[in-house]
Amino acid sequence: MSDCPQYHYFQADSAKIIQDLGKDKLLDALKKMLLIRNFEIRGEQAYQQGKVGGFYHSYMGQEAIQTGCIAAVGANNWFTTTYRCHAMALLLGVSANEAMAELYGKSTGNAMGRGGSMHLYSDRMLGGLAIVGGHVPIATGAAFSIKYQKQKNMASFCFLGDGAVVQGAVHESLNMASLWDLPCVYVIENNKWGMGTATKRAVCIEPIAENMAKSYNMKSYTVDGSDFFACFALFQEVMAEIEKNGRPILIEAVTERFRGHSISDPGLYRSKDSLAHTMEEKDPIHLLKNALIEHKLLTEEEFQDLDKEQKAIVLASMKFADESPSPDPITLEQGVFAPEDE
Ligand SMILES: Cc1ncc(C[n+]2csc(CCOP(=O)(O)OP(=O)(O)O)c2C)c(N)n1
Repeated sequence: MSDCPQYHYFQADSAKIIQDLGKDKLLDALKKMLLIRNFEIRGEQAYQQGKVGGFYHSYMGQEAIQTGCIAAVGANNWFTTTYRCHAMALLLGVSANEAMAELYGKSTGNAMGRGGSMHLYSDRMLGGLAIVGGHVPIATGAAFSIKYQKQKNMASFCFLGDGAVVQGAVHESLNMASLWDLPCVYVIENNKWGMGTATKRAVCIEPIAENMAKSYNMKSYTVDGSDFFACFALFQEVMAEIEKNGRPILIEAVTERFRGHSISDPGLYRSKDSLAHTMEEKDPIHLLKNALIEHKLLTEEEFQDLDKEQKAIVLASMKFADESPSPDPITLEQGVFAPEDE
C-alpha cells in the first residue's frame, strides 16, 4: 500500500459484509480467487516449458479487485481490461479449459488460438487489450451505448494500469465521459510499477484518482486493492451511485503485483525483501481466508481442500490444452476483421 500520507482509503465494515453476503457467496469469492491464483501459477509453468507463446502477464496479488467488483455488480455490465486479463475472463465465465487452451494457441481456445494470453474475451468482456490506455476509449464507448440505449442498472467497468493514466486517450475519455454523463467506472489498478518504472517516477500526482478526478468534475475513491471486503463494498456503492445519477467515477485500487511485469522480467527494480514483505502482509487470498477463519466460516483444512479443488481444475485444463489440436491453417482467415477477397 502506498505510504503517501494524503491517501484516504474507502472504509468497509467487513463484519457487516460477512453477515450480509453469507457463507456460500464468500466461499464462492474465495474459490474464484484461488482459481485465478492456481491458473497463474500453472500458466507460468506451462510458459517455462515452452507451451505458451508470446507474453505472459500475471494478475497474482491483484485478485481481490476484479473479484470484488464482479461479485458486487454482477456480470451483466461491460468490462474492459489490459493484457493482464486472465482473471477477468475467468470471473466472467470463460472456463479454465478455454482460457488455458488460448494460452497454448490451440483451436479450442477462447479466441480460437488467435489471441493468446493478452486477448481473452467473453460476451461481456470487450477484450484484454494490449495498447496501454488504448482500451479506455472503447470502455467509454460501451458506456455511451448503455446511455444511448437507455439501459438501466448497467455500467461499463474499465480497468487500467497506473502507467496508462498519463496517456492522452485516457484524459480525452474522462473528459468526454464527464461531459456526456456516461455510466463508466474507471479503475486504476495502481500496482506500483509500469514495467520497471515506479509509479512515483512516471505520474506527477499522488493520490492519482483523487487528484485527476477533480480536473474532470468526477467523483473518486481510493481503495486498498488487497482487501476483498473494501473492494466489494466500494463497487456496490459506485453501482448504486451510477444507478442514481449515471455519472462516471474514477477509482484507484492500490495494490502490488507479486510477479514481474511479464514473465521475462527479472524484477531488478525492487528488493526481494520488500516483495516478500508485501506477499506476506498483503496477499488478498490470505487476508480473506484469515477473516473467514476468524468468523468461523472456514477452517484451515477446508481452505486446503478448496485450493486443491481449484488446482485440479487448472491441471485438467492443461491436459485439455495439451491434447487440443492447433488451429487448422485453412481457418486462418476466420474470426478476423480482414475482408476476404471478392
Ligand atoms: C501505447 C503503448 N506504449 C507502450 C507499451 C509497452 N508497454 C506494455 S505494458 C507497459 C506498462 C504499463 O504499465 P501499467 O499501465 O502500470 O500496467 P501494469 O502492467 O502494471 O498492469 C508498457 C509501457 C504499450 N503496450 N502500449
